[in-house]
Amino acid sequence: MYRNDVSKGACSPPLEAVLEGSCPSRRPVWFMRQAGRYLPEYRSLRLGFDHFLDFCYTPSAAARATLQPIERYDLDAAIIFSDILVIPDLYGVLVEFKAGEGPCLSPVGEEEVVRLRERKRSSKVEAIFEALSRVRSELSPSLSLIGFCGAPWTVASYMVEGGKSVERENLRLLAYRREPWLFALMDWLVDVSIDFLCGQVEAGANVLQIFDTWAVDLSEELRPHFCYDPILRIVKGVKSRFPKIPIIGFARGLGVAQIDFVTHAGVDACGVEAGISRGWIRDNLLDRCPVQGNLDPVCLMAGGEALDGAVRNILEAFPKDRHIFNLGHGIKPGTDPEHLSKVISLIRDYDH
Ligand code: 1CP
Repeated sequence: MYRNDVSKGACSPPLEAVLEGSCPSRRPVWFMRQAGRYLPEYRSLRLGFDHFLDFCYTPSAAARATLQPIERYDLDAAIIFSDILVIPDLYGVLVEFKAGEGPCLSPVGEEEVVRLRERKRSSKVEAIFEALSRVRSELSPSLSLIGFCGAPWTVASYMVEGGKSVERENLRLLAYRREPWLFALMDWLVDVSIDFLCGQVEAGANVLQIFDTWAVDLSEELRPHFCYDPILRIVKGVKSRFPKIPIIGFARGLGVAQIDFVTHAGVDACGVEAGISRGWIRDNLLDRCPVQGNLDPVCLMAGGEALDGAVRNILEAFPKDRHIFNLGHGIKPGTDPEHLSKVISLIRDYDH
């Protein structure tokens, strides 16, 4: 297996340079969901599999899907093709992806949480690590490979609600009632996420990202317990084994509470959604950590002058040593792949 050397020399790839606090050779850019349904080559690769998770557990396919956007675009990072819901699946929770419906899980309650602790992780995880090793060995040394997991709150939302839900009301009720088994579920997710992320670093990941897509649900009273603290525990757990691995926290929708997030969650950088004003980010976040974002995925879809203008505004707002160009959330499936080429060429022209 590929052994990852996380102690880099003077000349780190651009994404890692920004995360280390040094000046990158160019402004790093990658896109959340850069591998996926908007790409025709992904859709044809996907046709070979009935089930999405079988695709994720097939190293050759997952490695191919990871590299497709790298072959098409001048990006600075690849993100391993996988999903945040492999964690419940690896521990025996039924996870299905139904076309048009999104993920569907057997809901987890008080009794299941006790049983989860007794379960061993499936050896299927090795397929994900194998895909990471393959990608790392094929990827240019000037590009970073990103490993990831979902944050406990977001993964718990799918486990408790049994899949996608409109407002994640059941989960939030449990949170307000301080239900002990919800804390037990969060603790379990912290532990298994640490193991999973460390395995990804050993297999070749150079950077990690924790996706807290549903942090947007959390009120001020809930955020410390269900967003900052579990992510901090994951960061500490990973860094106790890999002190130098950079970790990006994407807590979507926190708005002005991104300050509290970067202060309390221990992450090296934060992802910022499209709704936060750039002036506010510059005045409040940039001196604390580098930021990643914040182009609106719908603007990327729209293209044309709206897109050109938004990209220029982002480039003007943030210096290249404190900014990772990305979206405020993932690429939408109907996006024209040419729009990404346009964004990347605007970034490259601006930096010269
Ligand atoms: O058949 C298919 O092609 C299924 C579509 C799909 C894809 C392409 C799913 C199902 N997951 C993925 C890949 C994926 N998911 C990646 C790797 C690709 C890349 O980024 O380039 C990553 C990082 C994720 C992460 C993920 N999965 C998140 C967090 C990021 C985000 O977008 O908010 C979440 C919430 C999921 C759950 C999930 N998996 C799939 C879907 C359709 C969903 C969202 C369901 C919902 O809206 O609640």
